[in-house]
Amino acid sequence: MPELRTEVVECDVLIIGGGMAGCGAAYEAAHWAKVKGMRVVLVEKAAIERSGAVAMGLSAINMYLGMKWGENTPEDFVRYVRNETMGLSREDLTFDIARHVDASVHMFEEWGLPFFKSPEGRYVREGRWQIMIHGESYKPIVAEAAKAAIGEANLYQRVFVSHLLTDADDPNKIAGAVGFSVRDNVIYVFKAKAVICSAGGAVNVWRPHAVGEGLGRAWYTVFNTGSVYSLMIQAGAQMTQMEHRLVQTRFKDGYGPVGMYFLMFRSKATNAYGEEYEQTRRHELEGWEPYAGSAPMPTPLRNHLMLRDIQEGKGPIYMRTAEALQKMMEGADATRQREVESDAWEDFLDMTISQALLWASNNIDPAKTDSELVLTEPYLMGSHAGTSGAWVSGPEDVSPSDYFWGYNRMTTVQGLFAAGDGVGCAAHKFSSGSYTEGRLAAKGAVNYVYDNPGPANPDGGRVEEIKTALYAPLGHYDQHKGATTRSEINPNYLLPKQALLRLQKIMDEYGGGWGSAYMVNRPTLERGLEQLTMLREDLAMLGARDLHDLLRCWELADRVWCAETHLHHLLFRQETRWPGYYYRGDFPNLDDENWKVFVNSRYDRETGTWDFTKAPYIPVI
Ligand code: SFD
Ligand code: AMP
Repeated sequence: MPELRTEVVECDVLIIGGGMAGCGAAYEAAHWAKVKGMRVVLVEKAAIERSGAVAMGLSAINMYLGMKWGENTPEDFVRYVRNETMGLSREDLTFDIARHVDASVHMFEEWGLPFFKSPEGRYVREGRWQIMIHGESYKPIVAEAAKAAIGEANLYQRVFVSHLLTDADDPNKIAGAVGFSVRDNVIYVFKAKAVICSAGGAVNVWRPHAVGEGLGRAWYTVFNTGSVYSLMIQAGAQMTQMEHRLVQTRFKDGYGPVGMYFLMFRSKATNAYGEEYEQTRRHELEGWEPYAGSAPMPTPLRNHLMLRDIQEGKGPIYMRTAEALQKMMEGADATRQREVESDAWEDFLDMTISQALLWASNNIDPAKTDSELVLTEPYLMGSHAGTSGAWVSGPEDVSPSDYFWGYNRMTTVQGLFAAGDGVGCAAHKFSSGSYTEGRLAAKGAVNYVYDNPGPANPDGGRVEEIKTALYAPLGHYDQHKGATTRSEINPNYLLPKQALLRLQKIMDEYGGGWGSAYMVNRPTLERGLEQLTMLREDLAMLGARDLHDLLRCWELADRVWCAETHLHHLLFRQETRWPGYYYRGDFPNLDDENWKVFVNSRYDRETGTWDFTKAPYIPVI
């Protein structure tokens, strides 16, 4: 076993995860902290220049209102999101992001992010809310501003945060976090008066389409392993909508996003026989009125109609890129034709390079050959068309009393804030909205520290307990490695990848993955929970050959927390509100009368029990 060093870092505000929300939080917190003489620290498991969902870049900013051009109002956006989420959205949170998001986007432009612009200087729109960018370097640009704001000395990179710390005398008050370096044998104990949790959504909890050589390819970043949820769940924060998940329509195998093709190129999706399922099957959505009737059709309902076609043997489903691109090129001069072709490829080269590589390696010219579409494995997230996350306080001037308890974006644990994928019931914020929400959370956190200046006082016993647990997989491997000649085969331990495959199988079969056509019922969910309990027992047998494996072990632990919480939530909500995301076979219909409410849960670490409540949906607009 390597010799371990412990480093204690003291600060006022600790930001966990330097993705879009984390960078927004750092930029904003640094500004206010300077005025108030506070220290802001950001801890990231990778390197913020290329970490998180935007690491590869993006080709669109999906949330921009264009208020200075009179294009949309925050109220319009709230109505859009309300419909997209089938009626269940925290409108105070969405409104709050909407009124501030444009300012964040304007800063990105000032910092050098290139936008598609019209001759009169307007951003070129892909859709009503989406604008186009040349976004390969989106993340480095945003990260540079964050780094400059807080200073290199306050940035801890290559440190994986595994646990939050609560106060020695008050278990419902935050006191910091613990993490370990993925490069050196150092454990970090962060003592902080306020913590902002912005560590991204959960990917690879379910079996993806490609296994074996393709394992690792997914739509959302595979490095988002659900830490944002697991950290807060274990700290006793109230979580919300953890039954919700995001299933995406994506280009097959490369997982290329479809927004640009649907909205900008006006490409059609049809079944193998050329029928447009959104039209031919629209009548099948009667049960999901009034949400079904509005434009655009909510994401889960579009998925649902596609799935119905597949189940009736009308697949494969195709994105008709050829027809759409040829229409755009018709009558255009050579320069314009080249531009269309370039945009068609740049969409993926900016954001999902694997899709462009797949086309190139298969000799596909999208202007000549159509591409297959599939429905992905589910993701848990709160920033795209997903609404899982923490139950947080909203802004004082907008939130009804049920939604407000002192500081914007503070969870039900004192001093613990969330942003981006970590905040529930506030979907469709995407990259720009997540960044903006990070800024809002930072302002709330700084205010909280200003009002509560006492030193952070973490429970020392708990710190020692965590430190011992953190390196246990390395010790376990060391103890047993001599029993066999190949490290992957050993009766005494289980490597993190082996346990991950087991989790994905359980979730695919019992937790409504693509392999079970997103179907669950009480018996499958209970069986899934039983299997997860046994998997959890075996996590004590995890072996780590090196620090990389150790990281994978703790990422897996996060995913198991997400899986367990998700199944409990699925059991609690007795209806099918989001067909196309998942189906409760035993409650196949929408039930607004009983279930137009948020489902909230709280895990009690002392007793190992879950508490579930319904929280009211209160329209704000
Ligand atoms: O086309 C720890 N997204 C899109 N947003 C847009 O605005 N436009 C698009 O075009 C979008 N599309 C898209 C998008 C994402 C991806 C992967 C693709 C395409 C291929 C969504 C946004 O990117 C997303 O909403 C935001 O990035 C969410 O922000 P945030 O901050 O909640 O998550 P993050 O950026 O992934 O950052 C998380 C960070 O936490 C780190 N981390 N650090 C320390 N300890 C731990 N335990 C940690 N666990 C995680 C991560 O490394 C990361 O830095 S399209 O499909 O719609
Ligand atoms: P995607 O590429 O699927 O992640 O979508 C990018 C953006 O376009 C998101 O804001 C989606 O909600 C939106 N979008 C994608 N497809 C459609 C569609 N068929 N109709 C309306 N909006 C869409």
